Amino acid sequence: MNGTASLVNSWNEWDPLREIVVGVADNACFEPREPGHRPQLRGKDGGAFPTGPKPPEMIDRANEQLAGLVSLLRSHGVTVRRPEAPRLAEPVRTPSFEVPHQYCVVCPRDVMITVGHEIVEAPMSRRARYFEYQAYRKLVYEYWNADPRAVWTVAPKPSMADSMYREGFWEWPLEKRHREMHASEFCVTQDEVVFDAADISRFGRDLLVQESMTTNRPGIRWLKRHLEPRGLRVHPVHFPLDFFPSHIDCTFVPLRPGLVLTNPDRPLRKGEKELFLRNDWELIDAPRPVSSDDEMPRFCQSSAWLSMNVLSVSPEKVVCEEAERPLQELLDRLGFEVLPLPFRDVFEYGGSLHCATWDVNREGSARDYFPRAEYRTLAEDPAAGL
Ligand code: ABU
Repeated sequence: MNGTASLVNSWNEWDPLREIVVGVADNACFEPREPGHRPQLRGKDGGAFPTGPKPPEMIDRANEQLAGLVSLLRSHGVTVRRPEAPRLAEPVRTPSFEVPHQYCVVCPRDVMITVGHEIVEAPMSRRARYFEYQAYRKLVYEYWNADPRAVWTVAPKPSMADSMYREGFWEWPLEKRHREMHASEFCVTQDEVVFDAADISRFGRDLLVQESMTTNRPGIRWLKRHLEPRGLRVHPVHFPLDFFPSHIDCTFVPLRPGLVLTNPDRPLRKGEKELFLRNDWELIDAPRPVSSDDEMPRFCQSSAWLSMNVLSVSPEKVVCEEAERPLQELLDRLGFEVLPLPFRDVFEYGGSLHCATWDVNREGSARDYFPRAEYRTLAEDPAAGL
């Protein structure tokens, strides 16, 4: 690192990528059933969702595809770092909850986010992921020690006690579910600060934060109070037709200045598009994924819209799952160089190419891509879209 460059520097989702962390599948377990999550087998056969460690051959298959991503990124000049997976198969007990085992460390995107020169560890929303940050601490210390400008923030950990969750959420009848979803009420209550980092999308000085099953209003308020004094603008966003929203990166995916890939099944709440229209951004619907939800891998808990979970290597170059030909063709027509990569064996670990990564360094600085934004801080407007 020279005297002026920062090792921790990433302001958006598309600037030229220099350094990134890619998750590992070692020691992964099936995600346990808990108040914030009800894993279910895919397909028509049904059956109980397994518990405990994943079979080694399954882990090997995912690791092989993760290694493919590492090689591809390195071949494009990107420095890639990996976390070390701790033991995950033992029960976890805190003063407020117990869980039979942890999940995995494949998706750093859900836990870790770089906002400019700052690394933020998210509080998280699920018990089996409470301690996931620990897998990244060695790397965080290395970045923090090597870069005197780097700021490291750990958001407040919620209790994840029974009281943090809405009893009965998973059994709500459809009518109640629709009513509550439009009020953005999901499985976590509004009593504690809760957010996953993957509900945030970075656009330079502006950040979008999705209110979801994994991010509540106190979580967004915490982000506003933390980031607004640093000159950043935090915009809560909602996708009311997504009845089980979790993580924004299969819903609203910026690809370069002025262009966002949108999910045709999950339109923005009325009024929230204005920010983009007023600033001449183009919102382009992604084509339908090649698989239906039923055709997704048996243990995968994400939607088929993982198709949109692409990783930008630069504003001109995008890594895309190899089977998603319709999306690749769209990206090609939009002028991108598409790098197709097999990644389907990673899906059951919580996501695809964007989820499985945490960018620490991209070229570029804090730019304003929304000069015509009408923004009021939380201090000026305590409701501020919440
Ligand atoms: N972790 C990303 C999952 C998002 C989705 O299922 O749409």
